[in-house]
Amino acid sequence: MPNTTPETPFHTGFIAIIGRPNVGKSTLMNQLIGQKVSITSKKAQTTRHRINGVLTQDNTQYIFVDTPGFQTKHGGALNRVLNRNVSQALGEVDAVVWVIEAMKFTLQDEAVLKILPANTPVILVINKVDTLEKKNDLLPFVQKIAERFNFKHIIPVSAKKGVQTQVLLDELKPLLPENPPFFDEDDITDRPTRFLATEIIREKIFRLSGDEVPYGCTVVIELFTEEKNMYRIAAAILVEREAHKAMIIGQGGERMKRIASEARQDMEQLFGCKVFLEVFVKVRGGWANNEASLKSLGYE
Ligand SMILES: Nc1nc2c(ncn2[C@@H]2O[C@H](COP(=O)(O)OP(=O)(O)OP(=O)(O)O)[C@@H](O)[C@H]2O)c(=O)[nH]1
Ligand SMILES: [Mg+2]
Repeated sequence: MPNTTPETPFHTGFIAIIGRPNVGKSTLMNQLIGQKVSITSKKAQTTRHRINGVLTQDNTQYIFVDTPGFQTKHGGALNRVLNRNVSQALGEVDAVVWVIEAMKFTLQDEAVLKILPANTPVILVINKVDTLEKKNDLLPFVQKIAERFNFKHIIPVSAKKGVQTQVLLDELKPLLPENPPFFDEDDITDRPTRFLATEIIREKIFRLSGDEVPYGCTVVIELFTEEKNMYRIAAAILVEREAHKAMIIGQGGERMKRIASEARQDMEQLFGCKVFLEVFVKVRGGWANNEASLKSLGYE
């Protein structure tokens, strides 16, 4: 437990990271806590569950809530549930970090601007500044958005490269209330190992398969046992159609092998032990459009 003296009280608080899909919210959270607990990919809507990432630094415990990208493009039960998650997160936190992309402000960003809370401090983070061709372009871009809301701070960062992320932590610190730590100093997430295992597999599917499959797939753990210094895990990938199953398996099972092997390596790194992993694919039609089915898969 970190030292707490009357002169240096401990601060602990919740910070929601929000923004439209693909701006780099999960990359930012991973960078801030120094571990990959939230999956990331080039595809929009990678994050589907709220994930808490914990960082304890200098008498402060930051509990980041990574949220699914807020989006208005598609209806459907899954998106309703995802947006509900974001709105809920906003009501329960001490500070909000709104992430946008440098030089790219879309209608989906407008939609997020409209749901920013009036009574909670909001920090605007302008991400991906490493992609800027001309640094001078940034100022007029930032000024326009700064006029639209009373931001506590505006911080340009590169989540990927870790540029200015410590500045963000420093600005967040005074916004967190005096509280004892809620988690152990070396905890990095409140999510159980089995959940992290499904997320890691989902990341590999997102990264290794075509555009059509990922949105219609989810992962469930069928077996999870702890043996001496080893986890034995069997996981099923649920897809909506036979054609998706074929796409995930790939020619001669090649893609499936890569998904399983890269997932196993990430799990061993995150869990710090050996992992024996088996992955199967099953067809289960229409899960993404049925609220009852979503509930049974852990989407609340
Ligand atoms: N160049 C650059 N790319 C970045 C940066 N941060 C994130 N990315 C990339 O942007 C893509 C999306 O990143 P994610 O962290 O998955 O984005 P997200 O906002 O969590 O997306 P959803 O979960 O789908 O809402 C990935 O390909 C990241 O590698 C950055 O600072 N610079
Ligand atoms: Mg994400």
